[in-house]
Amino acid sequence: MDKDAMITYLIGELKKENLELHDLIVPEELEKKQRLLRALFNTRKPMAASTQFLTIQDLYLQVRKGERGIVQLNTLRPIPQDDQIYIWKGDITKLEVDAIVNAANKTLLGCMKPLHDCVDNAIHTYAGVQLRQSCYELILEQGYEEPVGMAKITPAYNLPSAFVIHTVGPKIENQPTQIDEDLLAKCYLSVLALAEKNNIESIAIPCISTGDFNFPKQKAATIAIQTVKDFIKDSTTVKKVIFNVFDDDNLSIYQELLTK
Ligand code: AR6
Repeated sequence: MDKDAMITYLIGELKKENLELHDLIVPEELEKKQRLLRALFNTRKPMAASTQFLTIQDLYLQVRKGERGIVQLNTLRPIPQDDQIYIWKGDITKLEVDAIVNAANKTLLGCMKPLHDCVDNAIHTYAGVQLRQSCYELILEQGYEEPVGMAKITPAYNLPSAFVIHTVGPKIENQPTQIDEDLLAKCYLSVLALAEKNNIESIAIPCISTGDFNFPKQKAATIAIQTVKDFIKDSTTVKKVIFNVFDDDNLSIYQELLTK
């Protein structure tokens, strides 16, 4: 089965399981079809999928992984000042490390806005539908939505990393209060504590809360760096932390704070 056939099959199955998609017109062009498939993955409710669906989805996502490229940790260099700390600009879903961190929302089900440009959307898209199902089961078991500042771990399914650690950052309306700052520090701390508990050595963390949740970037970076540095100096497990930036603003902020 080639990529086009896999996409066509997956779209067909997603249409079948949702009556509202019955009249959806599938474009001919491969690129457009691929975007439609991503949008359908994004909006699919948590539920089990057939073995055949998962087999073909996994094959498709492995093909996509190859096309998009994998970034291995041994190709990155730590900052000169600290051999446990890295700054890397790029898409976290390409990183092959023990764990990547997701900046989630309180449902923990992933971003359901089709093709949205947040890290949650990218992680759920390239992990596969199993990730939403796993998160759903964790929330069912917990019995309430995920509080800000806590963390949960799941497998990473089709991503190059082994695990995803999900945390919900504080959402800022105007300026962050002391409570917001403490909650952001708590996110990093909960993530690192859970990483340690799971024997994770290398972990990539995006700039939690600095996108849709509107936390000022400079302050967020200061909190992130302080919390990570304090934690790893006493940790015998977590050995490498990658500050994963995605835009030039955060890149210069982290470079300034960590290397100058
Ligand atoms: N890889 C690495 N970083 C990324 C990527 C990526 N692929 N995409 C975006 N970023 P955001 P938040 C950066 O909005 O502020 C979601 O809809 C982005 O540039 O992803 O915590 C959730 O479901 C920014 O620096 O997360 C929540 O509703 C950082 O990731 C809400 O957004 C965080 O931006 C959470 O908002």
